[in-house]
Amino acid sequence: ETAPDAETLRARALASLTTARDRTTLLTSCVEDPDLTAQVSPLMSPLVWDLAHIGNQEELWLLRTVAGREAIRPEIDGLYDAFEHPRSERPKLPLLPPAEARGYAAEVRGRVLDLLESADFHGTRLTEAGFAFGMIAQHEQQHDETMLITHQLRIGPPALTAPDPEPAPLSTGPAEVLVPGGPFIMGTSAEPWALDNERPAHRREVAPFHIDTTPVTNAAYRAFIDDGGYDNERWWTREGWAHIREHGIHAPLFWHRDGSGTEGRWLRRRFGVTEVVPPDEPVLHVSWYEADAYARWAGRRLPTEPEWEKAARFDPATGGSTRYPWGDSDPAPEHANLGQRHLRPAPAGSYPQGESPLGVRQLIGDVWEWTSSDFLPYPGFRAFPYKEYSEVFFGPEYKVLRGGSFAVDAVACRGTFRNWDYPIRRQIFSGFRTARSAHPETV
Ligand code: AVJ
Ligand code: FE
Repeated sequence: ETAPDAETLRARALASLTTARDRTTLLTSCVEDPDLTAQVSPLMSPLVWDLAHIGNQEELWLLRTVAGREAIRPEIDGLYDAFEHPRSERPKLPLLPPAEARGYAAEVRGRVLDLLESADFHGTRLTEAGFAFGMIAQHEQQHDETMLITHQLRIGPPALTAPDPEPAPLSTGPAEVLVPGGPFIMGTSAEPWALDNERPAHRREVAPFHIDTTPVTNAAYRAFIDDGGYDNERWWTREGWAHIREHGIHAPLFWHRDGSGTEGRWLRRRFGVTEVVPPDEPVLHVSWYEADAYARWAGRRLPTEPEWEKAARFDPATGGSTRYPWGDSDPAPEHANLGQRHLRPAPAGSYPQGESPLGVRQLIGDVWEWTSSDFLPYPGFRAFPYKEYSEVFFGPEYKVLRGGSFAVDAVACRGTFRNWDYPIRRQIFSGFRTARSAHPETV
């Protein structure tokens, strides 16, 4: 394989930045200004904070660090530093009002597009293969997912619409497949825009295990609820049980019963519309504690992070690892439900063209998948370009999620991509699939 030339890299950077900005513009113009400055939930920033923060990070990395320019508005840096002010406090800060935030982000972008015209894509690690442009496009898309979460939390009439996933014949294959034991290559040293926590590529031993061929559905999760899963301490970790008791949690976030009592249908609120919970869709908005309890109730467990990645990338024909379950080609609409094209996951068993060689579907897109693993560095990890992207989060407080959701853009999703969050979190677009260790006789 030959490395892409400068014009290809320039076009790729431009397309990724433009796609991200189109989405940001939609997410911040589909509601009136008061909804941009409002605090929808203490878990979230006002949308207008995300907007100016996107511009500020772009200015910091591309204009100031790569191009060595002076700050446009140095006095605002502190306001948009995610570590200086927790999300719950951001509505009270003297933030740029919506028109100014838009103007600032647009001014930065205009200068970045000028810079891109003459950028060269080698030299430092930051400019190599256009990494800094790719990092900033990924950063904006990550905030676009965050802003979509804010829209989902907002009470009020729908502001966003999108077509449902195209109906497709669903998988009729087995419910689980065996992933062979042995080493595989985890992480990457080759993917040019991979972030620091995905690096470097290294060998991992994995014992043989079985993994679900689709994410766990709402119908399957309903069976856990109907069996009294939320009332039976034996399925829960100590922390998980304490958490659901203290907060009165008895179903996924956004679910409620039709009418009073415990007999009605389950309904859910989704981007301002209430609908019957669709049985064949992957379950969404569950915490790590809920995913873990369901798996234990089902006689199974969550996959570890290496197991998840082996299921997603290992090609038994070559023994190597691919970029995606379907191979090395960039995600296309037939492979996966990505990019906010749809505002819901597709039914479990969709996307035959996204299937892995071992027959596992929907590893990429639809719902983020909780793994059992803590967020830890790979052997040989080096923080780049800043410790606050990954390194400060390593440790047992965070669990890893893999595979991306319908809300993630392709630029920020691949077989090696790692996300993380607290085990109590469920406003994120989180679901899961289950696994079990193989018995020796089935290997
Ligand atoms: C990787 C999704 C956990 O949103 O907190 C955005 C991504 N980092 N700005 C987050 C991120 C800095 C991050 N996650
Ligand atoms: Fe950020």
